Amino acid sequence: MTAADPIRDRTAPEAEEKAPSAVVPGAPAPEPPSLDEPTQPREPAPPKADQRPPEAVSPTGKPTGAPEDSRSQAGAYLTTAQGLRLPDTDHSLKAGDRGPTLLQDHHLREKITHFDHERIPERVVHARGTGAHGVFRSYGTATSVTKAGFLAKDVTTPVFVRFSTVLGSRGSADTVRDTRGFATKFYTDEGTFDLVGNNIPVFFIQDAIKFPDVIHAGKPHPDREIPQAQSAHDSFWDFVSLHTEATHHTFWNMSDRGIPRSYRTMEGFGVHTFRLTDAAGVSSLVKFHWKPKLGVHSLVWEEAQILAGTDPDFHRRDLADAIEAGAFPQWELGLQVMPDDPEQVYEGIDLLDPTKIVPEELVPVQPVGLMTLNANPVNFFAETEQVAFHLGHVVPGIDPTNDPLLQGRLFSYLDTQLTRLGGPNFAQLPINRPHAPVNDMHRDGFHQTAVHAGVAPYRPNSLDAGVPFPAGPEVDGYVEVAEPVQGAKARTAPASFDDHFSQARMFYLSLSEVERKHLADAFTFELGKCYEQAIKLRMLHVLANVDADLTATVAEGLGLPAPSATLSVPDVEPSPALSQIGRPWPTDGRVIGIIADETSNLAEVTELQNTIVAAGMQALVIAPHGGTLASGSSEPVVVQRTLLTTRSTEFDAIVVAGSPKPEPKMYRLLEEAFRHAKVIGGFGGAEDALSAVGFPTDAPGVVIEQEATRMLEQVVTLMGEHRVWQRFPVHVG
Ligand code: HDE
Repeated sequence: MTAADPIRDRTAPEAEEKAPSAVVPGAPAPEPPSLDEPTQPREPAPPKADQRPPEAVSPTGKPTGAPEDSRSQAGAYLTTAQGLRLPDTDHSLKAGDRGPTLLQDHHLREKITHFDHERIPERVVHARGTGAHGVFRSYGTATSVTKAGFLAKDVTTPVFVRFSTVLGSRGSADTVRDTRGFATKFYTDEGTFDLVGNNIPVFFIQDAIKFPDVIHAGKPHPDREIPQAQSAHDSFWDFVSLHTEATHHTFWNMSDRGIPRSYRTMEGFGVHTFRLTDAAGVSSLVKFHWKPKLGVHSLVWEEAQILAGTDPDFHRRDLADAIEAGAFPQWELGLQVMPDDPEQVYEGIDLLDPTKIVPEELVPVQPVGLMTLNANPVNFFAETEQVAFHLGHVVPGIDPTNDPLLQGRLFSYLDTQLTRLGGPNFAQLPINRPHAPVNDMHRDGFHQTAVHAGVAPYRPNSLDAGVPFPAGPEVDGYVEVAEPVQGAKARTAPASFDDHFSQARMFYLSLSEVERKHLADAFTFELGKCYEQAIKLRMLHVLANVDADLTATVAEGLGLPAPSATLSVPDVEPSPALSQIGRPWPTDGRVIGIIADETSNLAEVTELQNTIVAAGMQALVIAPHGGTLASGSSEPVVVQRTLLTTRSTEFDAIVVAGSPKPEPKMYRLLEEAFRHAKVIGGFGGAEDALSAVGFPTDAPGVVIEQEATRMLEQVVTLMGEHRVWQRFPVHVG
């Protein structure tokens, strides 16, 4: 690793800058394979340029100075796990050609045994996910509220982030309607800090003891084990309609937030209120926010459904491709800071209730640092699957609060890793190793990879010269905030936790018209998938306590009567910050498809592709066949997608180069993109191809120019709005 190499050195300041764009990300091998099977022995190839393994620190947190690839396989020759070279791995050891296999075949037994044990239990929730390495650089603006070292000015900290869905199994589709996990591991000098959040700022339940209930209700039905990775079924709606504290979260899930366009375009939230303490010991209550530089964008429901079939790995691929192409995704970490008073209620909002937000209009989000994801993992299992987050991974200056949901999580995350990662030493897995020295007196256990010296893993001792010594605050020891605690033991909740509808209404009223329509459609779809009329009706009663118009729309779609509210519908102010629509955003990493064939002006296609890539986006040429397009004296154009291998859902905009020969699949591509309110462009006589599809070429967001550059300028401006919102039947503005 050299400091001059920003991709290799994840913590170098330059690593935040963009790497040169590759035109087509996603090639699986670091070197192009030869046509014939290679026969010349050689060392394994290095990882791809966009990939980095975890930092080379020892199991107990010391920098080792070992090369970063020291944990991957080495040597040119096939060996056993013990390093014995092997001449053959295709035939088991048999008594003669046709004889039975011999028990003495140690290679067969080792190979098959290891294979038999390759799987570990998937996460009980958030099983489906993907990860990336990056760096967090602090602005220093948080030092007024916390002494956390990684939030001091200009400190850079390596991070690993894992994004996930909640309900689906490990192999489920990425684009299902669900909450998304957004978990960040900061490898700080003071120990590891994990911020284990979601893309939705509130949760279904107010108390951790109900977590098994909500998850059992959301997971597939236990009898037939369907449906996979979705909430559109009876048991989910049975639970949330009886358990109305879920209403606010359900509204977020049914909104466009439940189907993000990309992990790169999601906000992240710590959900709970945390307590920060400054160097003088003054504490504040805070909410953590991640704000994506690319803005918050979502899919439309039909796109999400198509993608679940055509590209179940859509979000995983999108993140890896963007990083590989050098369009490094970035988020600003922000804080909402509230006073730490004994009530822990701010402007009537109970800060210990995780079903409530504090509107940004009331308490603005103050940016405190920037996170850049700049490297893909080298090995999914070793890194993304084995990473272990835990809310108890805190650093001095950050404390939990008494939010009863947070309190239970403090127990659950350590507990779950014991089964999932096979014992108590999971902190020694390379991805989980702290970057701070570890002297914890823990010993032995399954998979112990540290070699502990000394004879006295206890305190006090004299045999190991008293080591390790307690660390007071003067040497950055973690001292809990001395919050007074009192009260009679009881299984109860404060009365303020009884308000289940006011913020659901605030969220609904804050959405634009088109977003409300999407939300109503989502409720109608999900409840329409339930079999039990009673559950649909019961849920309509819940909606009636939030908004009468919404209830009427959903009831009509279900063919049921719309009930009236049973409570007085709360009078609330909208929070405009909750709407995703109405602002332009950068287009970095967005994907433009260029439809071309041999009749297109290929020199212009190449120039357009280069201009798009130079502007930080991806440009993929779509043609009727694979290989290259060639005509006349122009350089051949490499085809990245054929009309058969792609679908409109891969692209944020589609442009047509000239007038390619009409084909049904080309129509489908354009018609679908148009229906999903994507920008459509055409140049060099594209109007014929476009009008043949059946939509008006003067429709909003359809840009036709003779000249490609003029067209591209307008296409990119429109893409900044994410979609051509006017094309939806109900639209803003
Ligand atoms: Fe989790 N959650 N959770 N959760 N959670 C897990 O930990 C749990 C909750 C979140 O990418 C598990 O390692 C309880 C809220 C994320 O590896 C488990 C409760 C929020 C991830 C667990 C909650 C989250 C998890 C499963 C109720 C948002 C994925 C595997 C009190 C603030 C982390 C694992 C990753 C994972 C328990 C509620 C976020 C079982 C008991 C609220 C992002 O420990």
